[in-house]
Amino acid sequence: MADNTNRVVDIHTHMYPPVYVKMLEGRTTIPLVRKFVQDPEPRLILLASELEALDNALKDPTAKPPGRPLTSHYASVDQKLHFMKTNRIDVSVVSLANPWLDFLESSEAGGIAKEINEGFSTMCEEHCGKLYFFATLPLTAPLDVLKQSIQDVKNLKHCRGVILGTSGLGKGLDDPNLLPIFQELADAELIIFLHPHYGLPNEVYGPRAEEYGHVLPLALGFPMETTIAVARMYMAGVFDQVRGLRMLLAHSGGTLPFLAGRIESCILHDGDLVRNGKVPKDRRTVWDVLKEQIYLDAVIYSQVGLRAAAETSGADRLMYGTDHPFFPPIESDIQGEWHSAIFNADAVDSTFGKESDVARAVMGGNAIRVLRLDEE
Ligand code: 5CU
Repeated sequence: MADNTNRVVDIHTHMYPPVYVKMLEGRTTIPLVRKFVQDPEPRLILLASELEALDNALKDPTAKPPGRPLTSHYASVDQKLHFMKTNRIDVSVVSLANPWLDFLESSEAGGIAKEINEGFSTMCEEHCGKLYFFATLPLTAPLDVLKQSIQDVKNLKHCRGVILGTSGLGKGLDDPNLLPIFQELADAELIIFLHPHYGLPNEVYGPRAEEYGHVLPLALGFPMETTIAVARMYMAGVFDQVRGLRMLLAHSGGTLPFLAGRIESCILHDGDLVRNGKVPKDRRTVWDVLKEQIYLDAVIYSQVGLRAAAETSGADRLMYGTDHPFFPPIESDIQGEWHSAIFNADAVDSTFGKESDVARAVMGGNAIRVLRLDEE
């Protein structure tokens, strides 16, 4: 068996396989891939916050096109492997990036999910031991198709969980209709990698939002979306009803490590909840759930963030990630080292001590243990 002590595992790393890119190229509303007269390179436009700029760029050929260049890093497995090599990553657990299959018609979602999951499975088989994946669920499909897809991915050798957005079946993750799905995922021992996409309503960024690029939606909207989704699940009792449910939260749990205490205080001081018996003395607190059912990625880029994450869920539940192919270097070669990846790895070292046992665990050991990456 390989010596796992120094292996670096990236658990937050995305791809849009060619079949998905083709789908986006055929679309006229976001998410889409489009070429503009003002820039011949295709651009990937994903976020609601990019809508106004999209409209402007289509009307006015001098306006700056929105989105991000669709580089080869998004769809090519060779490029993923090259990125891993140049950024000192031994193993990647790849997932489809947002917004997954959320926009598909009910009748097509099941077939496309199957194609994408089987494509990832073949890719991992071809790079056995180096690549694993989180599968994608056809959430807009009929319930029986959705359930069948869980059974299908459970049997794929390199699948270690599923990536999930916050919309669920359309009503969020506290929707009681999702409980059987969560139970099936728990029974199949498939961890949920919870990842944001929708952020916050555009209005909160104010009338000058366009001047601020993607900073506010990505740095604040994404983490708040995750925070709200998990807080809703907690309030609805989902974690108690599905005790086997395990979730890995993107971006170190949004703001949950910082806000868990405040959530607790608000629960304890909510007269209606307390008087209606909804705050029993023996309940599991938010802190308990975060320690028992939640794992956090280490994609937070700071010592303060990593310390908060480690104190909240435990350093043994924290796992390194890069968010590749997002956040490419702006002024250096995208075939070289990526500042976003190295900066995050350096943050782990400086927080926990370079080459310490804890740093090694965060960089790879925890992922190998939790996601069973040493099992054939
Ligand atoms: O740059 C972006 O828009 C994104 C995104 O959409 N998803 C993600 O995971 N990271 C960055």
